[in-house]
Amino acid sequence: MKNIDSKGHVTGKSVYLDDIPVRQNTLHAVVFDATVAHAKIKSLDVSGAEELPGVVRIITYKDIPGENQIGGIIPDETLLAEDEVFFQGEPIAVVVAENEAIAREARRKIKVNYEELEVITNPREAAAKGQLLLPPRTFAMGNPEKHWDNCRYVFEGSTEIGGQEHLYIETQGAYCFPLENGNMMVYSSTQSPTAVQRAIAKVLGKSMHNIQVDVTRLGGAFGGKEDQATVWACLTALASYHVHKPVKLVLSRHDDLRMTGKRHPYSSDFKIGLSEDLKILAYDVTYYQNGGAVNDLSPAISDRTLFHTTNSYFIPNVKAHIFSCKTNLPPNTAFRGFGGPQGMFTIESAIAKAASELGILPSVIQKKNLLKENDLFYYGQKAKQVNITKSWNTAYREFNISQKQKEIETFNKEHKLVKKGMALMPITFGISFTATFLNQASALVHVYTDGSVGVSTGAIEMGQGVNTKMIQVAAKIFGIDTTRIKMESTNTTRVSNTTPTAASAGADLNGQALLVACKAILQRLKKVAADQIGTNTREIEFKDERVFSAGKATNISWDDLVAKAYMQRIKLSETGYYSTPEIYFDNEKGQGHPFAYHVYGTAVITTKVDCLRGTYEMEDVQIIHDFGKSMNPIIDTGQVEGAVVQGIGYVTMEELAYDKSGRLLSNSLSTYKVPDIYSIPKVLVVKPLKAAGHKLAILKSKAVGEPPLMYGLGAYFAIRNAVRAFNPDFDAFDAPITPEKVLMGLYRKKK
Ligand code: LUZ
Ligand code: MOS
Repeated sequence: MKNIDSKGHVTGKSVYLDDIPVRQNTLHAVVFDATVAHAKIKSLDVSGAEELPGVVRIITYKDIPGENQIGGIIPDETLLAEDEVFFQGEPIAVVVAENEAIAREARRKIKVNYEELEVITNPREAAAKGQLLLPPRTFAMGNPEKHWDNCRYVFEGSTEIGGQEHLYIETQGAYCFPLENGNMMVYSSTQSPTAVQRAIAKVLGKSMHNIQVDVTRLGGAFGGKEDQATVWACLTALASYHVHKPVKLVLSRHDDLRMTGKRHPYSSDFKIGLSEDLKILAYDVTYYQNGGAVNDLSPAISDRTLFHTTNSYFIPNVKAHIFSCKTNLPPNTAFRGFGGPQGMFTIESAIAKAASELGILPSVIQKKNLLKENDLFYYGQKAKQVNITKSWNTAYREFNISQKQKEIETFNKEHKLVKKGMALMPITFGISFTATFLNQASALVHVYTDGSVGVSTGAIEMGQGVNTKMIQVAAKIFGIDTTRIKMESTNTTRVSNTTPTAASAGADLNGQALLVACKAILQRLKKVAADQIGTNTREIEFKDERVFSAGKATNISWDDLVAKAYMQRIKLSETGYYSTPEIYFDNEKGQGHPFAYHVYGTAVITTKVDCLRGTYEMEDVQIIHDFGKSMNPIIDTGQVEGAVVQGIGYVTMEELAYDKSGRLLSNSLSTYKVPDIYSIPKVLVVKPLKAAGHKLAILKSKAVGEPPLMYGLGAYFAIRNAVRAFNPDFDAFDAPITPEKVLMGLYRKKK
């Protein structure tokens, strides 16, 4: 089945937040933000702005009727700054005007007097000064300290990995209008309608039932709208509350780039110990996570870094520490992978370091240490249905990797100024929210009297195709054509208490809830059919929009049966609820079974580096991916392709630059480079691993959103290998490995 949105998207008919027809008297808002990264606000003068014709109102924290607090996990985030600002881009005021142009002009007339304070942008500096967002955390199994002496080889090193801009095509925004009796309608480009509803209620001093949030679709999110859509929705609702009119706020690209947080940069130290036969016996790692000014989702992102510390490997002695560091940058936030990539980059760096010191290929160490069935992850979960060695071996066979390795060695001998490099990137990614309580979902199904079906779930469509998958689930259960099913918007009055569509779990959680609802209706309809035919319900099946009895088609169509059920006063609507079984986690001990299952796969990436210019090309990327039993190979393959390109961009060309004052220098698409059609790999092959699927995956079709992003990390190591073929002294682990860094790396000699 094709993505149901494909036609609307290519014809421009799909409706995004900014396309919602506005109501009469709609006003427009822009946000006035801090121009310094840390300062006391001595005075704020909005009079010049207020005097501009067309300006309706300027709103500051003093206008907040409820609480000036929107922290999602930890209440440490004001909606509007009070007397101190902590990052450049922090919202201080909202300008509401008759149109956006006037609002922008008025914004320029607001004056602030700052008393500047010390600015910290580096996480290690923050940690040294005790500036932490959270108490440091440690997960451990065994004890590396006791094992260094038993190791034949011990290596230490440090890694840097930068942040990443989400660059959703649709910028952040919201549209709100007051309803009768003090209620509020909210359209928001959010992955988390309930988080938006909860925060607006708190800010306005209302109850959640007063706030209705509705989402049709997002133009991409990638985690950037899991927590950080809330700010803009709250500001819009606050404005609408005061002016008693509809208010729209859509960030310009510049405002969005400047004001929103990114993926967390990490700075890390590792120590790895191996036996004579290259088994990793011990691993100790300390992460310095650059959290930005407030917590946002940093605690949960730290969790996922800890959970992915050993990537696809079994290591008997592991200790991982994480410092979530408070810096004067915009709060860093969820981004596809959610802390996983930073943990995985560090262990892959440790392995690459060991390999180069020992003069062997990293793949030799990787292969030796791949997880096996029933191995323990160091957080206590037993590895089950492990497909990592299988995907690794399949990749070797299907892609002739040994042969490829030889060809690269020959190529590098024959070419002086062009070098090739190859890297393997095995991935193991845990599926479930690490916060166990979030693993729940609800759905609402209506079967109308004409046999057509309307489905609401808590899932947010953001281009990933979750709505298409929901339709497939309902169509399969009812045995009707997919065109008979309509996906409704995601709306907090129809499906409440929604978990963010995140953690790759949107289709799994909402699909299971939908399955429960559909099956309940199905059971009632089977009874109606069985009674009419004079058989029992076990004989009844629904296929091809028809009732089958004992395997044979009857003359009762789906539509007839539904109409009949209605006349018999049979309930044709149902809610469904699902919570993932089996999972639990003890945060104190750092032990448990946090994930429903893992997704596995292996990528091989080859690259060619121009050793005069420092430029490089991705030659080919070949992947064996564990989809389970994919319910939609077109969508799922698209997810892998998109994710791997996004991952390659992350570790190669996407470089966020902040100056010492905390100002974002890479504040436009001319200074922040993302992969384009010219930089994607020449060859990109994604082959499914032959796999059984997992019983907790929706229709055995495994979660696919995030895991394949981490294949992209292989691009770093492929380039590193090519550079080392030219200059064996090159030894840095500093992503992104931009052409600039490659050029320096090619010619820098060890002192
Ligand atoms: N969001 C979240 C996530 O709240 N918890 C998670 O474990 C997670 N994982 C990936 C992406 N978003
Ligand atoms: Mo996400 S990083 O699954 O919002």
